[in-house]
Amino acid sequence: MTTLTRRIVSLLTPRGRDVSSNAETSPVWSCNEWDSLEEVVVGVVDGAMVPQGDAAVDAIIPEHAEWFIKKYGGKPFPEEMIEKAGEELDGLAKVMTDLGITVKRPQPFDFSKKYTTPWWSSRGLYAAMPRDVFMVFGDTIIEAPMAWRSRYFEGFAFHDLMNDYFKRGGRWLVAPKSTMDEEFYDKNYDSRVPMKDNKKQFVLANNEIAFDAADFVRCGKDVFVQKSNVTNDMGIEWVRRHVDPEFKIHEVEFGDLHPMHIDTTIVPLAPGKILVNPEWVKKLPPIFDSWEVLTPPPPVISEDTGLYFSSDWLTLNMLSIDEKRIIVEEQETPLIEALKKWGFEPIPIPFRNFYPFGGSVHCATLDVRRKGRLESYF
Ligand code: DAV
Repeated sequence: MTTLTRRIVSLLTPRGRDVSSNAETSPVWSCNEWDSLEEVVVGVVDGAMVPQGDAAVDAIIPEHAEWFIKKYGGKPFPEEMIEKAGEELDGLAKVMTDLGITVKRPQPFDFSKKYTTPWWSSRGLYAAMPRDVFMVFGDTIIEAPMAWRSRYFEGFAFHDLMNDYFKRGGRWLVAPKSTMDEEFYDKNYDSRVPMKDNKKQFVLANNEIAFDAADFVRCGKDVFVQKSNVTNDMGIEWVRRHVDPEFKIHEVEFGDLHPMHIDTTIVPLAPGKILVNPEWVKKLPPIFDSWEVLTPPPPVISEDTGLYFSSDWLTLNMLSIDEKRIIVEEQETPLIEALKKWGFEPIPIPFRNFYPFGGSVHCATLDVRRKGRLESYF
């Protein structure tokens, strides 16, 4: 074989790396949503800012929340909201520490500082939702490019942690940032007309790579992703090219007309068991035919819960400690009862005051280490 053909052959060979050999040794290892949790990052709300309406923010703000953005956009979240949510995050961290799980928190970061790129200026958002920015595929942490201008530098609030994981042998892959200039957003998108010719419309053009990590959900070798107002075709293709063939990326679409993040739509809880949002999921793709589909009761929405950046379904945004134990918001009693009936062991915690920041327990966390191997469940 000549040198030239040998080089071509090696290019054609898949990365030739046995990811699973790092399951025991890497500080980063997580392949699904339910293996026994060993290490987790919990977000913080310190210094959280309300985003200024840009096109991608406006695309998902519920009508009833427009007043909040008008009043506080570009300003800090009210101090009292930060205090109460911060206490709940600390409570979540303590519950997991008490369960023997290693809990890490992001470093302090000034989100109020105005920054200017060659195309626009913005202030930051927060470090409350590590789930949105990072995802773990086996021994690799992937950092998402994001799609909101206010989130352009958000990853840096976690870089002390990421550098430490890297030093200890973890792999860290950062997706290319887009310009987020005017062309990045589709000027013709109208959030009041989310369907055209039977096709779902999204605010992002597809001229640069965009995704949030929370649009992906992992079931071992099979990973599911939805296109959304923060994730476009190029973003999905970028992830696919970097994780294939160890992981197979399946694109799915459900009934949420203003999608952003898949973790209130389909929630895998254990091998062969998936919770689905009954409002948006009428039918799962055939790959789930052998899985048991669990349909939750409606969410508990109290009058004083400000859902400014999300739907009513934060209810489903739970974190599995293992195949049985699930951390869930304590006021969601119908869901808690349903989980018990299905054989799970819910761990209720107060988390209502975090909802107005746009997520619940799943959003607020990033599972960096879980036990287990990379397996196929289909
Ligand atoms: O239901 O609006 C919110 C999830 C945020 N990470 C929803 C999705």
